[in-house]
Amino acid sequence: MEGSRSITESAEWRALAQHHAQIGEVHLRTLFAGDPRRGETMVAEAGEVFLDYSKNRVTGETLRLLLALTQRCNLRRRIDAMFAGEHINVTENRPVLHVALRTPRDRAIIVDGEDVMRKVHAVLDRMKAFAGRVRAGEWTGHTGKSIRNVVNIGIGGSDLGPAMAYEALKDYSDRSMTFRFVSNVDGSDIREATHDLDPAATLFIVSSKTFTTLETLSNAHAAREWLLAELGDDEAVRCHFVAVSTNAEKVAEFGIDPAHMFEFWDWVGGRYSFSSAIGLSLMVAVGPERFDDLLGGMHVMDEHFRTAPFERNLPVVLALLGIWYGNFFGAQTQAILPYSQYLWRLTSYLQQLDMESNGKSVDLEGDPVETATGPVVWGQPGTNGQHAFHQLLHQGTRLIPCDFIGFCRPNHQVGRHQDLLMANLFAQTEALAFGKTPTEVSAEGVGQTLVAHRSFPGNRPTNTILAPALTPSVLGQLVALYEHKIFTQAAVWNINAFDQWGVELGKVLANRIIPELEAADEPSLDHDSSTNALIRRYRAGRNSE
Ligand code: G6Q
Repeated sequence: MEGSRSITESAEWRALAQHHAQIGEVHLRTLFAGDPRRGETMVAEAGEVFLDYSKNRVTGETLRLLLALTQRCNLRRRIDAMFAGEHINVTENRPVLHVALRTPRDRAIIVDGEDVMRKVHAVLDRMKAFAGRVRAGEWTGHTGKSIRNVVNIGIGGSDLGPAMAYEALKDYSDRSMTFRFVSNVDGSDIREATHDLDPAATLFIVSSKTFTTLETLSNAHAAREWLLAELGDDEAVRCHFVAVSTNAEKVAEFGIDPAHMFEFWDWVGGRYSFSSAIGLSLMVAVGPERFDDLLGGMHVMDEHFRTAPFERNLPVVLALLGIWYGNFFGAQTQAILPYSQYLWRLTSYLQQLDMESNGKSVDLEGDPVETATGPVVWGQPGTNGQHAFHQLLHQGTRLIPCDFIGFCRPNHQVGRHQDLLMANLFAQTEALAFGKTPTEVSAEGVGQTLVAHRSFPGNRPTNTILAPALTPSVLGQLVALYEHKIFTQAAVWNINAFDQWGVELGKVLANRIIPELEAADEPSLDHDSSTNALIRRYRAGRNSE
């Protein structure tokens, strides 16, 4: 792919560096004073998502210079290549087509000569029929009891999406059913997820693209043992296990009926997969119609990303602002702060999406990158974070750009809570931007020794993302917004957002260590002295009681 191999040597990049030298320290107070309409003009909208980016350390000129990067890296052409099913995941020689998963039935997307939309909708139809039967109590277990508990077993991309979305949309879920998500190979995860469930009414959805993942298969085997300990008969697996995978052979090997497998394809990356059959547990929880609404919301954002001019394109604007701070101010991290308890797992989800996609240090050609790539993504829901880490956001020495996410209408009628919640969101962005000067602090009668402690420098950048309410469609819009933000940043940096070779080494080394931990006799070890000593200490500690 043509691109921005030498983006940092480009005239566009140099112009930004020069511009940063000129305006980098200009205070948001000055920028707002100089343009009283800034808060009304530095906004953009897509679907139901409204973005206020006025509290960023940018001028109109900054945005013009940042937008020039999209030309430089051929962003338009790269977007078209993704939507057309070109093999843009070059290191795995695959298309990247999660956008097809939420494309309406009547459109065709031809990949390597085949219309993938027929396959996508055939699986969606099967998922809907299945979810409908489970929700209606028509899917019965081995003893004839209706299934009332659903446990998704998966990890990473096969867990975080449905787990996050289930929490986000709990208010829309069938409250008479129980949903659990097991991921960790720490046995306490499966134990806690199952200890109070009735096996006869429990269904396991084993979600694994490869169906070879250590954690998922270990947990699936543990689940089978738990089930059979109660129900006795191997035949029980048939109606208590279904699979979501690309690997029919391995699914059959585990003992799950291939007729109970929901398929997806290698052109769906793990962390981009929750709009595929990986969302099956979520569909059972919220019902097929709401799952369709979620897909509809994603499609709205996909179309916005594909067609909106870049200066009004939400994913592009967010991406460029991230590049401005990460590459020109040296910001290392990005905080995501949803003011919604339902979104308590959103940051973990986005952490994987962003850090596994853009945590790369070589470009598409395999050459070392010459500038920082993806940020450390972190955060927690407000207002909890305010009583914990916001101190550092306000008065610490680091620059941390923050995305605040809020909703106009709550899903509840509890007291004054919604206005209190949103007042805090608005107050945080105001305080971070404008701070409080020593003069203002002194004017309040604060003693001289405390003035420095009680002053706030301000000039800390934030985006505010507002939507009418946390509906399935809005959740879909938000997820797709961040997916495409990450895509845009990868395009500018000329890196592959869709592979994850960095997770392999640890897996290989763990497979070497497993027999050393399990060996009955003291194994001979030839790791480094630290790893050798730790393994010996662990073995000794485990065996002493
Ligand atoms: C995501 C990653 C990773 C993957 C898990 C689970 O992009 O590739 O998080 O989703 O390792 O893999 P399986 O679905 O194959 O079990």
